[in-house]
Amino acid sequence: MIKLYHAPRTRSVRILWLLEELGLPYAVERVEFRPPEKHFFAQATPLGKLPTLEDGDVVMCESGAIVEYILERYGEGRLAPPPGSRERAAFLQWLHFAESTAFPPLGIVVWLTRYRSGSEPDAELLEDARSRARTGLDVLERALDGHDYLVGADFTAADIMMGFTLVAARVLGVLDERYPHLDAYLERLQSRPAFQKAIAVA
Ligand SMILES: N[C@@H](CCC(=O)N[C@@H](CS)C(=O)NCC(=O)O)C(=O)O
Repeated sequence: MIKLYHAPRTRSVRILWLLEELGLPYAVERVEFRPPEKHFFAQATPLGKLPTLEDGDVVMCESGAIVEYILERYGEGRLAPPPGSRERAAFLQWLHFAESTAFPPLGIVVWLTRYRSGSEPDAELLEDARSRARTGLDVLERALDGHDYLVGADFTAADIMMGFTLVAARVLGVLDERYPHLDAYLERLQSRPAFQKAIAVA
């Protein structure tokens, strides 16, 4: 059975959310998040990161890759357009945009405000990271104008990847009233029963 190392409010929520959407059996190994003050890979999981997934002898710790693996192995065509299709290209683009483009400046905000101890964050650096994070949100805001989801008319796993990024953006004060389409989109995602179940795993 799939085993997921999980701590609330970390990227492991993405994987719980996906497992719930697909109705797959899984076991949760709950770990306490350790703020990586000096070094990353500080988590009490086999690969030092959250999420970490074990499935037989497969061990992974990159949320986008884990999402693709679970869909390929257990998805039975759900939550993703068919490989090679035009929609698949958009799906892959958004799935990776969520972690590789939209998240990094948010990660700098987290690092400056939550992980570094002992000194006040540099205000200029912090504002620069926030402003760079907004450039990613601007792209998304335009993409969601007139659309309920990122790819076609249906919810896909790309929305799961992006949903976590947007929750983080909101918590960090970057996603605000400047983004009405993103606001409505996030509401839509957060009202899904599978999302609710994922965040209830405390
Ligand atoms: N790109 C990776 C990032 C994983 C990551 O950095 N996870 C955070 C928690 S959300 C973590 O474990 N940070 C603490 C550490 O590196 O010790 C992913 O999408 O899974």
